Amino acid sequence: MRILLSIYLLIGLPALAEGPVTLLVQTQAGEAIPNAVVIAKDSEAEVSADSFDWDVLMEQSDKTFVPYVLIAPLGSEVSFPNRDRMRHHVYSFSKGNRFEIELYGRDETRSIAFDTPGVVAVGCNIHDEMIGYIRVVDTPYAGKTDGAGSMTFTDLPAGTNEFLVWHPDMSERDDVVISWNGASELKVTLDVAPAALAAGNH
Ligand SMILES: [Cu+2]
Repeated sequence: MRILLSIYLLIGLPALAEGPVTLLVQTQAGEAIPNAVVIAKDSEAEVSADSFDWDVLMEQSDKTFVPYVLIAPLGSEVSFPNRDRMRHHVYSFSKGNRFEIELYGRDETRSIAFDTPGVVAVGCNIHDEMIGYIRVVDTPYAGKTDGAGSMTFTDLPAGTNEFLVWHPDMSERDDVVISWNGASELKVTLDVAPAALAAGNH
């Protein structure tokens, strides 16, 4: 065993898959931040339509996009079912992922495939207050914090040492980069105003 360990140390091998690791995303005041997107950086694994265990859809329900933040695999079809009695006109002007779905009614759906990794800010032309976000990712190693601001990766590719963290209401312009040394828990602080959290926490 000792010999084996020495060999590992000598070659400096991170031979095994890594994790689990739990990221806890909070405001500077220590409040939980739900809906933060966490992405393990620099993975060569490819994402596919069934990489995630959630439905890749964004509903319109009660004049609200649900979920508020959706993680979608690059190139996969995201559906936009309308559950309201009223019609919606869903669109985005986000670079590389512009789209427009003209007025459509209750229990109809449309779908769009997104070709550019990054953020798609989604709005409705009729109801200005409706806003949602799709984060298009090119890796299966991505997830969203829960109501407690927590997100766990059960296993990660060997060599993973950085995470990207993003929330639509944070003041930072770009993803926050967090380095990781293999610890099982990682605290991340984002500058998100409590008012924004209250409004976006659905
Ligand atoms: Cu609408």
